[in-house]
Amino acid sequence: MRYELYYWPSIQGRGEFVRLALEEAQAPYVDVTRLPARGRRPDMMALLAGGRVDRPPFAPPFLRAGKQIVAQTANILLYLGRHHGLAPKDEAGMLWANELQLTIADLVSETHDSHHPIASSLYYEDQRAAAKRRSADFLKRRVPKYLGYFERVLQRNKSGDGYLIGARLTYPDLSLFQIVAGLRYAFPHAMKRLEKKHRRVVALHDRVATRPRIKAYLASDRRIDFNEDGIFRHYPALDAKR
Ligand SMILES: N[C@@H](CCC(=O)N[C@@H](CS)C(=O)NCC(=O)O)C(=O)O
Repeated sequence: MRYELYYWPSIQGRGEFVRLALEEAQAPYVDVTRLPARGRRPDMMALLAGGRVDRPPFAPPFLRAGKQIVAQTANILLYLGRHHGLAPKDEAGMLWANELQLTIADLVSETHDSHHPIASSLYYEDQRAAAKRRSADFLKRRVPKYLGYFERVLQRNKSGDGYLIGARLTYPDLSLFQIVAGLRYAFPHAMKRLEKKHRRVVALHDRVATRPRIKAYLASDRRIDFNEDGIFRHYPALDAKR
């Protein structure tokens, strides 16, 4: 079976967490809206409009697996993790992986709100002052709280060899890699300081980056560059001072 990933074509966004899992699993997939010739973005809109499916997704990303459509990033990853050996098999472990992923989802939402604190429908330029206040708090309190939490999780996982769960890579590891990469892009000055206090998180990022399939993916044109339309945006005014 070939999966179909539906996501916006020009950003990493939340779709990237799914792409990383598909790439690590070497699962056959098409990134539907990025197909050059067919340009099937209207199909994504039709599926979102819901007329043709019984269980319509609310928002991208969503994954078509045969007849099934799975939406919500953490839910898609739970599905892929279980089918491709990227999740623990026992129930407690599976719930733990999901718990970590949902915490990452919260951090992703807060990252979005750091540049769009008032409304997603407004331009960043229309909410600059609020974004500045929100980002200052995000960098001072929220990012350290999240990274500190993942640092503790890594420390507590005695069998971990540097991974979040057990002795092997699972999908939240891939997502935490993306968090570090994204925060580095968006807030380079703040991250320079924060990384010193979160060595295990940074080591996990580095380790994931050198996994052969991830390394090949990152060097390929399937990996979209970070940009100022995605979740992780580099607006120098929002970063910490040098
Ligand atoms: N909780 C959902 C959020 C999905 C979401 O916000 N998708 C964005 C793109 S990253 C979108 O297009 N949202 C449209 C909307 O919320 O109206 C997830 O984690 O997948």
